[in-house]
Amino acid sequence: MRFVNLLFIVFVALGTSAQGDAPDVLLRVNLQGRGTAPTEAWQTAVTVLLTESCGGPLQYIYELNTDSTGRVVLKSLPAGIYDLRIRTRTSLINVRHNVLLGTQTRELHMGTLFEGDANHDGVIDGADFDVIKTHYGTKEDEAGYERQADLNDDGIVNVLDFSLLSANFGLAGPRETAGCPFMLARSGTRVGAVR
Ligand SMILES: [Ca+2]
Ligand SMILES: [Ca+2]
Repeated sequence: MRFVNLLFIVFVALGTSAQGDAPDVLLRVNLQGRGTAPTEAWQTAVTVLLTESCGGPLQYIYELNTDSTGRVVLKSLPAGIYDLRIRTRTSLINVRHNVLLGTQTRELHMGTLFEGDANHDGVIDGADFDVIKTHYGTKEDEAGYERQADLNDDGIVNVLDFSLLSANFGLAGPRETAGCPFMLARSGTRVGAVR
């Protein structure tokens, strides 16, 4: 199913996307700062973006929640070859290029999502540090709390979030998960390009 002039469809669902007869596509990620799966702490919001392969235009966006093992399920996905991207609210993007989806049930591991990109600019650096510093010590439902500063999504901005940022400081995305060399780089030395 592909509509002329309609470049993307937004599926909004909790846990799974729209129902249909197409084979399921199961995506699995590893999450940081949330203990060992399976655990409720691994149930978190992720965004999945599918573009045409080789850097083509955006086709679909899914807003989903992972289950307690870090898995999401895409349903009713038209068959095609896609570039597949996934991120949490505060992680770098992981990407796999040229993936055939929608023809059979598949499970793809999308790797570890590296936390710390609080401002969504593709790099974990001092600007993200400032976001956490500004909201440090705040709790969910209290004045001053900011979800973008709560890297492990546990309802409080504290040393655990700073630890995640520190561990990943300088990393840049998107990060290749298979098929291509890693585009992992330290800040200021990013290699490759988003395709
Ligand atoms: Ca950033
Ligand atoms: Ca936290």
